[in-house]
This record gives sequence, C-alpha cells and structure tokens, in this order.
Amino acid sequence: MERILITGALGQLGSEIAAFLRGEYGAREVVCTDIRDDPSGDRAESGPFYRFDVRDGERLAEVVRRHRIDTVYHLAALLSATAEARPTEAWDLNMGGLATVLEVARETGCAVFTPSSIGSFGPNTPKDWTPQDTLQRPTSMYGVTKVAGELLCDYYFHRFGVDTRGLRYPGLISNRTLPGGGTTDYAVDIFYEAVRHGRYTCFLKGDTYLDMMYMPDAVKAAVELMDADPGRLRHRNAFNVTAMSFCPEDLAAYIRRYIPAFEIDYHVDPVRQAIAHSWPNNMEDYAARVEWGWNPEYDLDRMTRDMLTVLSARLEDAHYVWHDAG
Ligand code: NAD
Ligand code: AKB
Repeated sequence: MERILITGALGQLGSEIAAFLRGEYGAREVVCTDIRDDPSGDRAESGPFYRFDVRDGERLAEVVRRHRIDTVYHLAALLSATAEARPTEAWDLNMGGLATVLEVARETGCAVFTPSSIGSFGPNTPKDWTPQDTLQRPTSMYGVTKVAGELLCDYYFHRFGVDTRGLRYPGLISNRTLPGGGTTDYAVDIFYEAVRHGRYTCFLKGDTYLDMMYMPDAVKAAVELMDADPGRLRHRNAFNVTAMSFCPEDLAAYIRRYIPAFEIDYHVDPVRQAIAHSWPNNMEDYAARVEWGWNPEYDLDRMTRDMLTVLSARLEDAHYVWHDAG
C-alpha cells in the first residue's frame, strides 16, 4: 500500500503530483503539506493537508507516523531566480529542508523523492548533449544547493540505506499553478500572455537554449522512478531527464503556428540571463532510459498545442482563443 506525503504541495510541481497521486491511490493516502495555506482549497479540501515549515522535523515526523507514510515527495525549495535574490534563505530552506526530510526518512523508513535540476550544472559543464556524469561546478546558489542535495541523498542511501531517488528536471511547463521564481518561467508566462494579449516581453535573450519538459511528463518521470526496480538504479539521485530543448525564438515561432499575430520582444534580465547562460543547451538522458525506461510523450509541438488549448478555454480574459482542430 502506498501512503505518500508531499512537501511543497502547493507549488508548480507539487500541485500536479498531488492531483495525480490522489487520483491514483485515493485522496486519503496522499498527505499534502506546505508552509502556506491552500488558497484554492484544492489540496486542503480533497484530502489531508497540513501547514508547517518542512524544517520542523518533529512536526514532520509526527505527521509521517500518524499517516504511516512510506514515501515522501520532497518538493519544498526556493527556485533559481528567487534563490539568487535571497541566497542565505535559499541555503537554509533547500539544504535544511532536505536534511530534515532525510533524517525523518532514516528514522521512519520512508523512501524519498527529491528533484534536482539542470541548475546543478555550471558554465564549465559541456553545454551540448550534457552527459549524465560530468563536471558540476554551478555558479548560482540554487545550483550549489542542487549539487549538494544530490550528494546528500547519495550519502543517506549509502550510509543509512534510505531509499532516495531523484531527477535532474529541466524547466517545467504547466498550466495548473504558476511557476515559483525560476529562470525557465518565461516558457510558462509566454503562453498566458499569448492567449491574453497576443504578445510577450521575454526576460531571456531570444537565442537562449534550455532543456524543457511538459508537466504530464514530469509527473510521469517522478512516479515511474519511484516505482522502478531498485536493483537497476545506478544513478539514484540525479538522473538527467529531458523532453525538448528550445530558445524563446523557437517557442515564439511555434506559438505563431496557432496564433499568427503573436509577437515577442525582449527586455533581458541580466541575473536570469547569466543563470540561463551557465546551464546546458540540451542534456542527454540515456541513463534514465536504460535504468528505468524513461520516455517522454510531449515534444515542443504537442506541448504548445495543449497549453494553448487549455489556456484559451480556461482563462476568462483569453482574447486570442485558439481551438485545436485536430
Ligand atoms: P514552487 O516554488 O512552485 O513550489 C515550492 C513550494 O514549497 C511552494 O508551494 C512553497 O509555499 C513551499 N515552501 C516554501 N518554503 C517552504 C517551507 N519552509 N516549508 C514547507 N513548504 C515550503 O517550486 P516547484 O517548481 O514546484 O519546484 C519543486 C521542486 O522541483 C524544487 O525542488 C525545484 O528545485 C524542483 N525543480 C523544479 C523545476 C521547475 O521548472 N518547476 C525544475 C527543476 C527542478
Ligand atoms: C528554475 O528555473 O529555477 C527551475 C529549474 C530549471 O530548476 N525551473
């Protein structure tokens, strides 16, 4: 029986993983937690929800024991742009939160899923076809915490036998919850602005290539990794996974296929541009494919069509409404 606890369950990734897992295992079996109240009521009303700081180990252990949790999806963190603006806070949360979760897992025997990121790479990492095992000297505070997190999870597996697993996610594109302060957020914002206003001002340069993934694939990757045969996992805590690589100019061109009048211009934010410049253009994800069968379903065109279909139907102020004829 799966009994799951999610930290950061109100965030961009947590809200989607929570919805999927509650559908899969039943709402009572999936405990959502976050430091905030649930503004929509989605997670708090459909199943157990607790509001507390993930660094409060006593509270976390008490909830884990009360619900006899066997797997924690640890998603509470500060993302790259916010972390760069508030580096000490990012260190405290990203490392302190993870250390707390791992200690509770060691005491209670839970498995732990922790996302790493393309942010764990740095300017000296090969930019194209970035290998699974390569140089990682990130220059952002977010990246520092992501590499340290990968290592800490490896340590808890080797030293204490905690079943830790994780993915190096690319930028995640979704339409349920807005992103929480990352460098790749433009790839979400652009769809909302395209549908509302038919134009977008991008904070990255037009030719900045980054890996990306549509949310259904991100959820699938996490769940498939946690279900994988542990005997086959050599890269437990840091699997490269990707689904597509594009730059803002490419994405604008795809949006124009469906909203021909769409326009993009650029007002570059030097902080986020520098972070993006230090990340890969595109990763290889062979280890994930071989060790647990990773295979994404959404490419750039399918993701673009789905985002535009969903948002043009859902947003009340959608002006550039596009219907999928297919
Ligand atoms: P998010 O910012 O959208 O959500 C984080 C959630 O954590 C928020 O709901 C926030 O309220 C909560 N939180 C913050 N401080 C907390 C605390 N002290 N205690 C408990 N909860 C707290 O982030 P996300 O995009 O959902 O990211 C989730 C994880 O996935 C992070 O580890 C992130 O680094 C990783 N990741 C995300 C992406 C992406 O594109 N979204 C890409 C790569 C990796
Ligand atoms: C960010 O931009 O910080 C995240 C990530 C790629 O980790 N979306």
